[in-house]
Amino acid sequence: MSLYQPIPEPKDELPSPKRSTGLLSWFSSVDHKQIAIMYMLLALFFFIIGGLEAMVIRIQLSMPQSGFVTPQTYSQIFTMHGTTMIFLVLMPSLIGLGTYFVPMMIGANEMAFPRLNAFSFWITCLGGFVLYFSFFAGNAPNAGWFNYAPLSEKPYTANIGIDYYVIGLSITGIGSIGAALNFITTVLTRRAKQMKLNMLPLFVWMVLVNSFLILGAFPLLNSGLFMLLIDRQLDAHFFVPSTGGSALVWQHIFWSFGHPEVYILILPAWGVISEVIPVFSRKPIFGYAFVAVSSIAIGLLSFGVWMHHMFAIGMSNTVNAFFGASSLLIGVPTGVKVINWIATMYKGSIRFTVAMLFCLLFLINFTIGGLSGISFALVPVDWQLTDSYYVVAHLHYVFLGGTAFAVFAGVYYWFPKMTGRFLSEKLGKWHVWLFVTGFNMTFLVQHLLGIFGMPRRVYTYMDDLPYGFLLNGISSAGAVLMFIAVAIFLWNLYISYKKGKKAGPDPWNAWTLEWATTSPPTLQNFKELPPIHSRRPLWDLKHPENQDKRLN
Ligand code: HEM
Ligand SMILES: [Cu+2]
Repeated sequence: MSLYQPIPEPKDELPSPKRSTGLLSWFSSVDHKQIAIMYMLLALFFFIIGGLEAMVIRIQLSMPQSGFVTPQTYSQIFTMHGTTMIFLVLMPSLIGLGTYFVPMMIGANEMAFPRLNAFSFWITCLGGFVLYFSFFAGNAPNAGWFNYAPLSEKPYTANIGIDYYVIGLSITGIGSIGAALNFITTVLTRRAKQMKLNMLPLFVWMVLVNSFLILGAFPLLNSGLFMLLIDRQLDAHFFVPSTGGSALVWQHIFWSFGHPEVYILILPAWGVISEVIPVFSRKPIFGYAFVAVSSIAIGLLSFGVWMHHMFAIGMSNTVNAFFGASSLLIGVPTGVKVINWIATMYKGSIRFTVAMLFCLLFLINFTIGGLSGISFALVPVDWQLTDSYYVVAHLHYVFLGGTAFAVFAGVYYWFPKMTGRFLSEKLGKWHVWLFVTGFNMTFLVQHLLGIFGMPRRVYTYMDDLPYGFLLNGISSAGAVLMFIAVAIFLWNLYISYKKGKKAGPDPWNAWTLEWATTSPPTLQNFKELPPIHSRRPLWDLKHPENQDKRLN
């Protein structure tokens, strides 16, 4: 009797591109792996653009009263930077990792809806290009990634940029909703027969919870965007106070999307961390059930805290207290998760690969970002620090030091599976150390700048800011280090793809199903699956004498 079992779907059901080689095979592809790689390349492309925009911002801010760019240009660059990094870098890179690995980790050949998958990708692409087309149409969006009304309304910003923001973002939003529906259906209907929900790899769990968050949050954003479009194009006045509308309604709609969005950007990152740390600590994750179930709680709570972005608008103390407390509450399960990861490493035999280094540095940066986040949940502290550089420091610790580090970890971990070759660990070490040094130089000092009174979203500052020149100089120098680190990363991707060390099917000795097939996988992913009785099917296969406890 063979240990292996047939895969769940019949092979001929797989939709495959009409041509299997050349550029056309990519454009016409409905294969989840090709689409995933295109998502990752899209994210990489915009990471370069968003990074160049960050450099412009940091050059402008490196000196007080600098005139490197005009205030008008600054507003556009800084708006496009934030919007790009969130919607065109982090979202597609996380959805890309999910599109590649969710089907493989559950032993499936494809996503549930392969054509919807292609649609979601191409429409995300289209949204990105609509946003950037604004530069050619005369004016890029310039009211910040949060696009606050009434600043974004016709009487205050008549230029076309805001309309591109509205249309571009609603299009990418439709792509994200399509991806979320597809993930939910895939996980619920395409799992290998023996894989029960409590055996899902944690990355799959997080993507699943995340997809429900997307279904809750993105329709809110799109509703707000359409209301704004109606205001601007049809002279309605949802958000125009002078004609009876309310600007605060925009803030409510935006942040009731915007706060869950920050969890949408961190949950899959937690998923990546929860896959990589155990493999390189050679120990199963500590507290699987807590890591999985607490994400549901965090996801639900994330819809109940949005007004912590609005403490400064003059709400009653009761409302402030409620939103302060609910924000603090989320910190608890999040903090326990950090303890889960540390406990997983405790007494493990750790391999300090680049992927693992990115995870360790994630833990440190993310904890710093979490702590500054907690300080904002304290209403009086928020009143002092809101709209200062302290916020810019906080959000970059979470987004860049958190999510982006996890994406890097995921890329180093899964590159061998996707391409059949390792990324160079030597170049990778340069990447990780230069990047983390530059990152902390850039953003750690911004906490101080904020406390000393440097405002956020403002194109320059006076030369009487305490230590303004010094601290901004350090911050800009750090940005240069990150720039070099990213250049090394790009070179690493290129050179390793061409002639990196060859990787076998399971080069890291990992346990989840994506490692049970060739690297790179064939179109069908698997010919056959190993038996699945626990969360670590490949461990059980390699250690028949010491198998994990059976869960089915
Ligand atoms: C994935 C990574 C990143 C994300 C998600 C991100 C996100 C954002 C967002 C949302 C803003 C708007 C802040 C606000 O509301 O005040 C912003 C501003 C800014 N970002 Fe980034 N960013 C990323 C990477 C970077 C990098 C690599 C740098 C390098 C220096 C950088 C430097 C800046 C600067 C200087 C500002 C301007 C802040 C201001 O003038 O108020 N960012 N970023
Ligand atoms: Cu929030």
